[in-house]
Amino acid sequence: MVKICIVDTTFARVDMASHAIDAILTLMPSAQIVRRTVPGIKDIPVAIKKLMKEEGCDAGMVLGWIGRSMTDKISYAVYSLAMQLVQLELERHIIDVTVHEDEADSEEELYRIAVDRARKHAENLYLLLYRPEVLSTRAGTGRRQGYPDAGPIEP
Ligand code: RDL
Ligand code: RDL
Ligand code: RDL
Repeated sequence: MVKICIVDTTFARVDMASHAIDAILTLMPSAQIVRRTVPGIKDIPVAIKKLMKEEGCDAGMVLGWIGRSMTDKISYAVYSLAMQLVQLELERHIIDVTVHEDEADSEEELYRIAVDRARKHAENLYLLLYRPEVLSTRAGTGRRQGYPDAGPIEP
C-alpha cells in the first residue's frame, strides 16, 4: 500500500489539497494519505520533511500559493530551493503544486488554474510511482498543468 504525505497552507486562496486528494484516491484507491496544513510556504519544507520521515511516506505533494508582490516571489525562490534539498535528502519525489496569484487577473481563472494544476499533478505523482513508462511516451509533448498543453514543436 502506497503512503503519500501532503502539506498545504492557510495562505492559499483555494483548497487545492482536497482536489489533489480526490484525484489521488481515484487513481490509487488504496493509497493512504497523511495531510498537514501550515501557515505559509516557508513553513512547508520542514513540515513535509518531518512528516515524510515520521510517517514513512513513499512520496509527497506540497501545495503553495504565491502572492503578487516581489517579496512573495523571493519567498517562492527560497521555498523552491528548500524543497529541492528536502527531496535530495530524502530521495523521494515531492510534487510541487504552486499557483502564482499573478497568473490570472480574475478569481474565476485562478480557481480554474489551481484545481486543474492540483489534479494533473496528482496524476503525475501516480505516473512517477506506478507508470514511469507512460511519462516517457509523453516526453517532448509540451504538457502543462493549469493550462491547455503547449504541444510539441514539429520539425
Ligand atoms: O513562518 C511564517 C511566515 O513567514 C510563513 O508562513 C511565510 O511563508 C508567509 N509568506 C510570506 O511571508 C510572504 O511574504 C507567504 C508568502 N509571502 C506567499 O506568497 N505565500 C505563502 N506564504 O504561502
Ligand atoms: O513537481 C511538479 C512541478 O512543480 C514540476 O514538474 C515543475 O518543474 C514544473 N514547472 C513549473 O512549475 C514552472 O513554473 C516547470 C517549468 N515552470 C518550466 O519552465 N519547465 C519545466 N517545468 O520543465
Ligand atoms: O506558459 C505559461 C505557464 O506554463 C508558465 O507561466 C508556468 O510557469 C506556469 N506555472 C507555474 O507558474 C507554476 O508554479 C506552471 C506550473 N507551476 C506547473 O506546475 N505546471 C505548468 N505551469 O504547466
